[in-house]
Amino acid sequence: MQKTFSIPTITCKHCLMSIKRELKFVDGVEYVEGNVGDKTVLVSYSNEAALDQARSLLGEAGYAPAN
Ligand SMILES: [Cu+2]
Repeated sequence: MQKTFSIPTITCKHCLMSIKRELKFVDGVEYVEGNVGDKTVLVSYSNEAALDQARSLLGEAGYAPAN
C-alpha cells in the first residue's frame, strides 16, 4: 500500500533526510521517497498501524501531514 503525504513544512532536502530518518524506525514502513518541490512524501507500508505511527512521528518531528 502507498500513501502520499502532503507536508507544508518541507523546505529543503534536509527536511526529507530528517523525515526518512524518523520513518526508518517504523515497523511496516517499507519505502519512503520525498519531493521538495511538491512538499510531498510517498510512503510505502505493509499495514495501517505503520501508517498511523508514521503520521504521528511526522507530527512530533514538526512535519505534520496536511492530509
Ligand atoms: Cu529543510
